Amino acid sequence: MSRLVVVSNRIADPRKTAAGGLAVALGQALEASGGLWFGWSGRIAENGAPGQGEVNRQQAGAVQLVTLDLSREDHDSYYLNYSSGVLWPVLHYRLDLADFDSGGIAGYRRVNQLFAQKLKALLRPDDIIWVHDYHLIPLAAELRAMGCEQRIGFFLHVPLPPPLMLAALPEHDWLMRSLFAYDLVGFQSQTDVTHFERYASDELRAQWVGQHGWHAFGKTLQVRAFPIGIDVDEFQALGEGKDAREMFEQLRSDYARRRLLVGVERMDYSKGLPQRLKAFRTLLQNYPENQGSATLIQIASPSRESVDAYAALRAELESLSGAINGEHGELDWMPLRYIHRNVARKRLPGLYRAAAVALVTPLRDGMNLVAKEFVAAQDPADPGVLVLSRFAGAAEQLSEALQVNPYDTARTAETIQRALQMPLAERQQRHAALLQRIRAQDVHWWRENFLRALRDTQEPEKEP
Ligand code: ADQ
Repeated sequence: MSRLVVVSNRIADPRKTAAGGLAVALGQALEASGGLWFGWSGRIAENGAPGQGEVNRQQAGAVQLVTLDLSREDHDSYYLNYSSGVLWPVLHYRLDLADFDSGGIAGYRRVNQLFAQKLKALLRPDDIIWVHDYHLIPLAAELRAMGCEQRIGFFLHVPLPPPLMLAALPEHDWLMRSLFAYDLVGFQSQTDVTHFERYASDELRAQWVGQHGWHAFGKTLQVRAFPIGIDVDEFQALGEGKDAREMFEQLRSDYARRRLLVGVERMDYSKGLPQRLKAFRTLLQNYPENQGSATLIQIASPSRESVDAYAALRAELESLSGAINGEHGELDWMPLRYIHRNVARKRLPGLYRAAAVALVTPLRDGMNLVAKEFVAAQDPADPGVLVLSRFAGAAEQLSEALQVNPYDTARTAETIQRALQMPLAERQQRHAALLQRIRAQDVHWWRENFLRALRDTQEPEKEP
């Protein structure tokens, strides 16, 4: 069996609970092949020179974790300015928030070159390489330029917008062309695949060759959707743990005579938080029976706070939540518990299970794993209801959720009301269908499908 090499911006020790399902799933595949996981250490070498860095090695069971510290200049241009300040907003359809003048592109290329150079020194000829996410789009092109002929796959965790929106990126041609250095490119949803195909044919003049294949620049690339899942068993086992049970019991007793709604995310403008709070306010206004009862616990953990758009979002949410509690709060009840902190992963299943309704209403999301975790955490005999944005990648799979357009405040409020009033039999039916699907298409299914497709690609072709 070939050794698996995973490359991502950040890496996690797969043996730690806090690492989450993706790290566990990748960890298992890495473990089985004595693999290597390569990425940024999360540390900044304040005195480091741009384009340079030393690798750190650590052994986690059979898996080698190899990380690289980044110089301050590389970190700021590659990670803050370009990945977070340009690519993230454009890929989430937010051209208005992209800072095209930040000059981060040079650092983005430099760090991808640095990754390629350090990684190449560690590679074996029959390794199979799996690169993750938008930070590392040109990595395969850099590796190929250095002579690497291994099979290389790429998975984009975030959405791919339509061609004309991508075309707003000054370097879109270079970036999208560089995908052709991979053997396989995976997206979260069929919508993303369609956007890629339209871009490839209209902008790159690539030819469709059947069987998921696109031919351009002397190379055939396989392109398919691989919707990511969660590790349902791992998450349910977490729900059996002491921390999750205590969380559940505490909330159940605190809210015995009230209805609990929950939202959990990183604080990010893609997640539709202001729109959600407005819909919740409309719920309280339009359906007064919820006054004194419906309580939303909204967790929005700190994320990328040094990027301007995130600081503005934080201020907006603080002001909105103050307004909602001011307008609707009573001496013995506050409608909104807004928490700008992290919740320990081991408590999350208890929080989800105590909720009658989950609000997962991003404006755009590659997939959204919170939606799947919420379903996994429910008691099948008395399950909560998932209200899901049609703009999350997860909406393609989770058709039994109550789907909403988060920009439509009144209808979203109406759908939340429907969720709060849904009869038990309908809740059970919808939950059973959702649970079956997230179980069938879990994170192991996702990983195996991707790696099988990557192994099944043609032998890497030599550059003409
Ligand atoms: P994210 O944007 O981070 O991921 P998501 O998939 O919802 O979004 O969450 C990832 C994980 O973080 C989940 O396991 C969730 O429980 C956890 N998490 C989120 N907020 C938390 C909080 N406040 N406290 C504790 N845990 C929290 C990106 C893409 C998604 C895609 C994933 C995986 O943006 O669209 O689903 O990658 O591909």
